[in-house]
Amino acid sequence: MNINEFQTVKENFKKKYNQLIKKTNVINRKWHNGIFERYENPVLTNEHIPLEWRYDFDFESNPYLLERIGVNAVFNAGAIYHDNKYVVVARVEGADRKSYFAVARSENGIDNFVFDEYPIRLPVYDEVDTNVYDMRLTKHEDGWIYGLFCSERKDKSVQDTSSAIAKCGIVRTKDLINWERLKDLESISQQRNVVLHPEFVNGKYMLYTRPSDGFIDVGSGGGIGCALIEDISNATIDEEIIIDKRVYHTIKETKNGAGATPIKTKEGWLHIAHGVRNTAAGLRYVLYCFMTDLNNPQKILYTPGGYFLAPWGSERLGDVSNVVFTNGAIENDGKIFIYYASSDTRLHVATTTVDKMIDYCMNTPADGYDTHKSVDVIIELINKNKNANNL
Ligand code: M1P
Repeated sequence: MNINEFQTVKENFKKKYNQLIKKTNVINRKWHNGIFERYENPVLTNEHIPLEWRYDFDFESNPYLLERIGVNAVFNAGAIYHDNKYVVVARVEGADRKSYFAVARSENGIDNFVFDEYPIRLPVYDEVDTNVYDMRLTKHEDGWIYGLFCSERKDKSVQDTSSAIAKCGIVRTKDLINWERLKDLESISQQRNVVLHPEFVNGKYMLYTRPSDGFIDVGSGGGIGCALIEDISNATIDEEIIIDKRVYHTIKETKNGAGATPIKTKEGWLHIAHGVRNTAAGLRYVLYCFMTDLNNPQKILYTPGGYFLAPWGSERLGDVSNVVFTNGAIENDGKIFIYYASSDTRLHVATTTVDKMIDYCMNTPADGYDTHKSVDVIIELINKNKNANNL
């Protein structure tokens, strides 16, 4: 390639990139259930990562214009409305399998997400993280924005190359640019999917936890827990109670985990979590909802049965197929933007409203835990429809 060809290829790369990040996203009309809308395009993929993070654009040092630093996937993102923008902190996974965090901002929450100039340079506290992922952002009433994430390190007590230990790392910021790292959460179990509740509860910080015996297998870990923390700078779980249990033959039989930071509504705290079951084809991850009491967030009020959002169409395929996962949602002016990733590969948005989600949570029949009860609620609905005036 001569310098002129180099210039032309570079310009073409930039043109294509700009077309991609400026593409308008529209509701996907092939999907309809009245509860939420899906969109035609993912909001972020590995191709949305700025070219300057991947290519060396110096003709002298990269005469073939090769991609120097590959990006494998952009997925599981924390989300927050900040300075009049919809902001996500995405999990970016490099070709080297290391994940890191990067901030992307959009005016409308559904398209035109633009990454900040640099990915987040995460401070280290005591021990270097081998990998980090799935940051949950919480604007806490103490005035800080917290980011809780999974920090993964090798389990040195085991003689193999894949045993790991998952801990909850904690950072905080005021501007989403400068991040202060706090001490990792102290817990007797491994912890992933830890979320900070936005308000103090009995004068303490409250965490949603997911205790696990192992890195993949939760073992005796019973489900989504709650723990009160005295000092967030030295966060230690003394007591953990399970508020949302795993249950046999449900969408959360194998494991579950808190997802987006709960959204406050007039009827309770809205939770969008993930549930996992095992199949002959591997684990299947879906999203489900529940609502907790405004004054006692450890008390579950409504549990709509089954899944809320499951992998659909091309979402089913990816690096870890048959997975949807959320760790971020934004409520703004009655509208809700749920950022969910499909198959550990790309990030999507689903939109709905607070009113619809309240209706969904309060009026969707709860799981009756056996096939007879599932049929009973269908028959009840058919009979109700028979007598409805509008049929
Ligand atoms: O691969 C699916 C998901 O697996 C993990 O979730 P959990 O801790 O519930 O098993 C996480 O690693 C998550 O990032 C990933 O999307």
